[in-house]
Amino acid sequence: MISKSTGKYILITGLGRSGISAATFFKKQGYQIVATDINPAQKDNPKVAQLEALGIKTEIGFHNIETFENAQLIVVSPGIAIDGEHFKRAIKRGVPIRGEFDIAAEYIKEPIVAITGTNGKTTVTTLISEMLKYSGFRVFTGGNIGTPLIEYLVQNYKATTEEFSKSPVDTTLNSVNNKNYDVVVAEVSSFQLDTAQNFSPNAAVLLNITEDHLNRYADFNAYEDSKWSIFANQNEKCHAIINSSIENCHKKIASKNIKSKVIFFNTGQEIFTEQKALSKLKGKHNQENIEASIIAALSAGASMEGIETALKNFNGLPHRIQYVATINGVDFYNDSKGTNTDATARAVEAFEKTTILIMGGQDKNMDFSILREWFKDRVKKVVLMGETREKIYAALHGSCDMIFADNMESAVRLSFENATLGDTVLLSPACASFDMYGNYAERGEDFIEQVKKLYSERS
Ligand code: UMA
Repeated sequence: MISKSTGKYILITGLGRSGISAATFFKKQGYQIVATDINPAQKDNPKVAQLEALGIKTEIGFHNIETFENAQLIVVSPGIAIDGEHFKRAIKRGVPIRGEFDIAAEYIKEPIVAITGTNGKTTVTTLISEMLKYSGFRVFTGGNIGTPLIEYLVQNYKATTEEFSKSPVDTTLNSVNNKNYDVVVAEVSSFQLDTAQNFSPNAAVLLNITEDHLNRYADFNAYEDSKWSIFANQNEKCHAIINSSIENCHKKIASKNIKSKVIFFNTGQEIFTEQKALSKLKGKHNQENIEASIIAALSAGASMEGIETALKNFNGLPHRIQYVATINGVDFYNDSKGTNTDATARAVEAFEKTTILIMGGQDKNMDFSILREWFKDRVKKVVLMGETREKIYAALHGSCDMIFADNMESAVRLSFENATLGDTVLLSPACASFDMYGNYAERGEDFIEQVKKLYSERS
């Protein structure tokens, strides 16, 4: 239990979206808070100034080992690996380290549907949310999708600092639950699972597991284990919705001692064919995503009518195989969210036409040679940009034509010059964006802008 009266503080590490929400929430609940962020530029962040105005002590531009050692709890942001010396020293002292996601999930009383997997999480999280909304449920959607899960508590736990200061007792949270929602749909990353201790979603979906984030994990097995841990605390009443094509899934289910009721999807059986046909989403991977979404939504009580309305109305999300324009018979698609090799393979697979592919960005220790097979007879030319361009060139050498571009503008122009009528130009980088952009969305926006520029010149 987290205590309010020991005089010890909760340390919030990282002041991105999760950290800001967690610090605000705990402060308003009456806890003493210290907040730290390694990035000196955070000194100018108005949200950090707001925390300071609430009376939160901040340590910006450095992490102080003593501050870590003396905390009663460390709330860590998902983007921070907990292998640094300051974390090790705190762990040695017995300081618990948890994520905001885990703490929020503990206090949520409504059923939780959780979605993890390497690719497709956000699409499936959105689809399930929409299916449930069209079935009449009040849905809170959060987690890795963007709204920190702790925002649920901010909206549902009304206790104020004022009330608390009148009665400073050791307690859990001041719980005046307003019941604003019937169900919570949460996108969960492996990073969030790594700092979750008791997370037990009523339904959990595992979409797929392929190489990603290998700069953060010791090896692929460690990443796989992280993903499978979504089922670790489920009981017999919960549902585990698992893609049957995940390697060794039957062995894993046995060895991980999963207690929940397992439902497989993507088994090769023709199910929900009519419903799948209602959707505008491209690609086999999206057929899998839809199947998983329908099963999860049904398990949370959605109606078939609600499911079908959601599928009819869903046009897909930005930066995921998003149609941009057609210039002189060449289609341009933005898949900037394709940040690992499997996502890029699936995006290429989604097109019947020949593809000119724009790839490259920041490395995550990926093995790009697995793309050789996928590109055969599909990809006419690869335009390489970003930090990884030489590495990708070496990995794919001999299997396809490749050229280099220095920036997005030249990548778009070179692609167009190499395309003929009926080809598709696809941006699907298989890499993170941080070498050249703030995030994948900025990279996608740059692509769209360059395509529009070309469009206005050529049309
Ligand atoms: N920082 C430190 N110390 C360090 C390292 C970083 O203080 O040693 C600071 C940084 O300076 C920065 C802050 O930590 O200010 C960033 O924390 P964060 O990266 O956890 O970012 P948040 O804004 O809190 O966003 C996180 C998720 N980010 C990551 O997992 C990297 C968001 O997922 C999520 O939407 C958000 O919480 C709300 O739940 C993004 C993501 O890229 C979309 N996820 C990965 C993915 O989908 O592949 C997992």
